[in-house]
Amino acid sequence: MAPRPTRTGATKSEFLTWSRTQTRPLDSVYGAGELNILNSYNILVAGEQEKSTSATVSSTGWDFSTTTSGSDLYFFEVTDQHELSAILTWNRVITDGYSSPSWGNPQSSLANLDLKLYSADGFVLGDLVDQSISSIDNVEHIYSTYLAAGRYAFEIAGVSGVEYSLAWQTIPEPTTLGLLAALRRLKFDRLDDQPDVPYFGVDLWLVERASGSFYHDVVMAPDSARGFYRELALSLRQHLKEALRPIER
Ligand SMILES: [Ca+2]
Ligand SMILES: [Ca+2]
Repeated sequence: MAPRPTRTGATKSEFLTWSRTQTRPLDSVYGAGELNILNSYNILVAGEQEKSTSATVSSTGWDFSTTTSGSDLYFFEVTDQHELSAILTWNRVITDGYSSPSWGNPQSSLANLDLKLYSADGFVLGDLVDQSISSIDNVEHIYSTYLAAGRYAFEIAGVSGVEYSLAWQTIPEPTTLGLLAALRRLKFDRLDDQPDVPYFGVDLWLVERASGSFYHDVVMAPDSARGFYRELALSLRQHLKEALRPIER
């Protein structure tokens, strides 16, 4: 049975402390994150796409294949800033420890595959951007909330002859898009300071947007905000929660 990397579409934004490292592909508490069926559906319908050193794959898709002794490469492009999630999975192999016709003493072995992400120029690999190189798991995971526009390639490294599944997804950077949509809806660039700001005994926010030479800021008290200001506070908490930290006194 093909290993199924459906977790590629899992989202992490619900878990502020979600983390991975190059040698620990999944979060030790939250795993790959929260399963997002729509993301998984989008990956599935993007279709199976074969590795190639002369053709690109689309920026979302999957493949079931077998590692070779040569290059197992998937070149793709993103046109602007994207979130990226890619998962490589393969099976532990169980074999019969007795000679036929009896069966028993099962032997287990696990190949060590790695997943690497490179920048690319044409079909030539450039710099290593990120990698997932656990030595003990049968999963490797690369996840980034910020992948700049450009050309990239996944490389599957390790031993040859191993059946694997790779799934990958790039989605327009959701934090930026969601926050920008909210700021536009609230007409933030023409919004005055919150009129009834209590200047004593509450937390104040100075919210500033700058773009080129344009610059606008708004002073607000999120806990007593109403109307537009309440929506602004909710949008910032939703889309920019990584930036909000209590100040230690
Ligand atoms: Ca295939
Ligand atoms: Ca590995």
